[in-house]
Amino acid sequence: MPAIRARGGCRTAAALTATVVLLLVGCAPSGAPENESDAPAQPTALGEAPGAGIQLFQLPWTSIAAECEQTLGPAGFSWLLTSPPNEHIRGAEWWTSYQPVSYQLESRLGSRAEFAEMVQRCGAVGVDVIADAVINHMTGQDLPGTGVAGSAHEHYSYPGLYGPDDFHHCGLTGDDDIHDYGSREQVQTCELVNLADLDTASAPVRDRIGAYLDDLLSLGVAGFRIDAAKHIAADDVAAIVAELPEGTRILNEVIRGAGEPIEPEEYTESGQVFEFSYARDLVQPLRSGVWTDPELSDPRPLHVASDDAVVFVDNHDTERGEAKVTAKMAGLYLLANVLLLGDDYGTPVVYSGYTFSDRDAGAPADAEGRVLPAECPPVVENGVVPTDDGARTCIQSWPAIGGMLAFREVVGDAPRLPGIEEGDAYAFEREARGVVAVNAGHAAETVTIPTGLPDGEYCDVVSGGREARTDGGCQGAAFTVDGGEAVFELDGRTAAAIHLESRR
Ligand code: AAO
Repeated sequence: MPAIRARGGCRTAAALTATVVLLLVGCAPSGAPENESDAPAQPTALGEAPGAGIQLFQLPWTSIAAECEQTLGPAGFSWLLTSPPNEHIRGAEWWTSYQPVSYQLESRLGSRAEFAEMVQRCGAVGVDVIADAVINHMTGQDLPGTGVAGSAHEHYSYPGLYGPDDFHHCGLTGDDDIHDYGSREQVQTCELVNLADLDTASAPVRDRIGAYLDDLLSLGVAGFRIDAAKHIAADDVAAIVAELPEGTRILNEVIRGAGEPIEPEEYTESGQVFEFSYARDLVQPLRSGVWTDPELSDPRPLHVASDDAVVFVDNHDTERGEAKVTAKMAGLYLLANVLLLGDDYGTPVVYSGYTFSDRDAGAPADAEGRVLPAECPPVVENGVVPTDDGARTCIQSWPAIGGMLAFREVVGDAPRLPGIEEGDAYAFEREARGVVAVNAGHAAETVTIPTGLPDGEYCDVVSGGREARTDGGCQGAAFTVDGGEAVFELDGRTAAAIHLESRR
């Protein structure tokens, strides 16, 4: 548990950022009456923060339903992202889910009835379901086979659904695969890792995709992650989305690639996009201990506008690839998630998967290949992740996650102010509503931040969770804001957050 306490008095601002904070929050400069900062600051935030989501990677529908009732609803998540729900190729690897065979809702994660029940039960506790929609392609199999629900398939033949004319045959590369992400034509008409690429400009193909999405909507899903959206022309995505009911949520997966011609900005017409720049920027200081504020403009450079962005620490691809901070580094991962949820940019999505040592390994399954149900305990100590292969990471059960979701509800859309760096530690304020502090180093560090929060004693929501404040005191750490200034004394690799309503 981090040791945190506050010292009285505003410190002299040595850095420009500190000066700006002092001016913005009205911390009394030297010589000004001390009691000015005793008056509660008037919170400026009126709007709500975008509701946070969670990606439950390869978790069966029955388990998700239970997870909604036990943890996700009470913690304050407003939506979740499933793995693809439709029939796919057979096999033990997780990525079989990304090779559709038919649009029947039968998969290794559960049946149609189980999916429908999950949507209802999650909805009943205020958690919307977003389904991962694999609509860019079908399988990458060169040999005929049958899917998990028994449907026959060949590379370009899916009886009753698609035939050879429904696919692109790009003719631009020797094997019709994408070799150059610098070529828009290759990326959008050739095959991504040999996956038969649907011709999404064709009316019959669009109709079949639309029917699949409508079927999911009829079961109550709130929207879709569009898998591999970069590989579908933005106009085609827009045309498919235009046929869906107004208000259907769309989250486009368009990885921002340096120097690539296809940019996430093209896809904001049809919905939000996952902003990969955010994840890359977020973890740099955690690894280096060198903190600078992100550009606090909207849009941030190399980012889509905040309203268009879905932001994350990692996802199922990046934890197996480019992500530098994942659940394998549990301490830093906690800090990364606190920063993600404490920020004023984008719609955050927390990631919950399972431990693996083999990149391809699927979640534990029964003899028929069905993924085994898995339950997370309601509470797991912050930063603790199991190390045995196949065990669920369960970070949604960390008190810090529920605590930071409560923080978001209280700070609403209050802007993030320039932060203060002190050694490996860093803190920033959500104007007059809350403060977040992290220490990325191994040694204890103290960071002092002037704050517009009223003086008083506060309960830390990272160690204390959503219900950090108890009748008699605090569940976790507590500290005092005094003279308009808080001092966070943080142990190595710990974080803290306080907000207006965690005041005792
Ligand atoms: C499997 C086998 C293959 C086999 C295939 C067919 O692994 O060997 O050929 O079956 O039988 C998942 C798995 C794949 C699996 C596939 C199908 O990851 O291993 O293939 O299911 O079962 C691109 C796409 C992006 C895609 C990503 C994986 O643009 O959409 O590749 N993600 C989604 C899913 C993913 C899924 C699929 C799509 C397919 O999330 O789980 O695949 O449905 C650059 C480009 C990116 C590109 C990456 C690929 O990224 O910009 O667009 O993503 O390269 O390597 C830096 C750079 C950035 C670069 C990044 C790479 O950050 O700045 O530009 O590094 O990490």
